[in-house]
Amino acid sequence: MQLEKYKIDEFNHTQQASHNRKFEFIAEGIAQVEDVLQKLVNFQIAIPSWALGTGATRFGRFAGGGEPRTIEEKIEDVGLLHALNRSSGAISLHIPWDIPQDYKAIKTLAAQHGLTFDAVNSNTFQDQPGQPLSYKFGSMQHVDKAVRQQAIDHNLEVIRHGVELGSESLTVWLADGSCFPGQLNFRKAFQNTLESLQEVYAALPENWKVYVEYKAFEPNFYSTTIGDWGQSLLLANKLGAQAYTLVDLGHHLPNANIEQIVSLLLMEGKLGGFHFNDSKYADDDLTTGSIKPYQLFLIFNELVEGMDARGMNHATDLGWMIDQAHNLKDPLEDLLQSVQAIMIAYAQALIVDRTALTEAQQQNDVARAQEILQDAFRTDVRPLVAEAQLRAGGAVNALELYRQLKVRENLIQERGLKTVSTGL
Ligand code: PSV
Ligand code: MN
Repeated sequence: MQLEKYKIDEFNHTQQASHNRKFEFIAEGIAQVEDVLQKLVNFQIAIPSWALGTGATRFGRFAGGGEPRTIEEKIEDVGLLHALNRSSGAISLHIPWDIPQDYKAIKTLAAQHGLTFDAVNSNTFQDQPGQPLSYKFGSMQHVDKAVRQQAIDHNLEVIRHGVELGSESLTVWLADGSCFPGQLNFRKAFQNTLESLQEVYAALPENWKVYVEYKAFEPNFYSTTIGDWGQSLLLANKLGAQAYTLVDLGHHLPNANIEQIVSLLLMEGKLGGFHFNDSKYADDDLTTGSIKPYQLFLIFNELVEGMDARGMNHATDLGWMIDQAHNLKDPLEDLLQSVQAIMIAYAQALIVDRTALTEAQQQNDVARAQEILQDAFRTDVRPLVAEAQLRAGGAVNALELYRQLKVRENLIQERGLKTVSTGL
């Protein structure tokens, strides 16, 4: 489906007067509003190729229709999102769920939609048809060197795909671990993982980063070899300057203080990227900001503070990605909501009065510090985000326009009701 620019303009025209009123009201109270707007315009969140279809739980999958059947259709879907919000200008591929064939054609298609290729992701947590050795007992940690080698070779292949597409980072998430006490020698599992990762690291192009993603549990339920940020950081430090930790918001034990983790990883120069989602219990993969928006804001507050302290570019110096499953909602609507939640949290973090907060902290003025943070969090910054997206050529309300234009109905007509997308 092609989304003509005039349709966005027409829609914006109908909303302009009401938007202007709201924007002018909030803009008045914000110092350096132009700077904030420019940061919002620059900020882009990568969309995972594996989350454009309906997700499943292990109890069933209820497909919604019109799902992208090919990598080209996935790029078109992300292109639609980006045309609407101008904040999702990148796609992150998972190999082998999405194996690019004709690199040139795919790159051209992506460029037509204004998209770049974000991190490429390897998959050694599933066995693929025809694969000689099984990952049932792990991949990079495996007791058998041949299995480890297979996992290493797969990662090298993923890097090759990424190089062709212009990606500049590899995300490695391993399901490796154990389900029962005694199953694993923890030290050997860690050492095998390190040595395997070292071989992958050695093959990284100079301008590339590798993100080591951690996860507390699932699919293994007794131990996970890269189970928390400590283990990930240990590996990243041992690997070298191109290795970083990746924080997936759903990968922590309940009540973990993710904002503190983020702050310290940034301080160490070892925070590489993010996978956004939200959760009530564990790795629920729900819409970002749908359950704990205050936590999302607090994380962004640390990101902005920590990145500024190191002189980092918010838009380009970390990898920003969504990693979600969409079991109930139309995946594209869910992704629009998620991107918006991220933009809102980022905008709120940008308007925190940092000078006042530092002063309050220095004076141990706890109540004042809380007021300063909550003042930003309770500000309705939606008109700010909308203004940035408008200026970038997007819609003043992407979700509303998506519905008005009947995008899903159009996709169902084009692709059919019973299409199935690769991915989760
Ligand atoms: C694992 O739960 C994870 O967060 C990793 O990032 C995977 O690559 C992704 O989800 C898809 O399964
Ligand atoms: Mn993830």
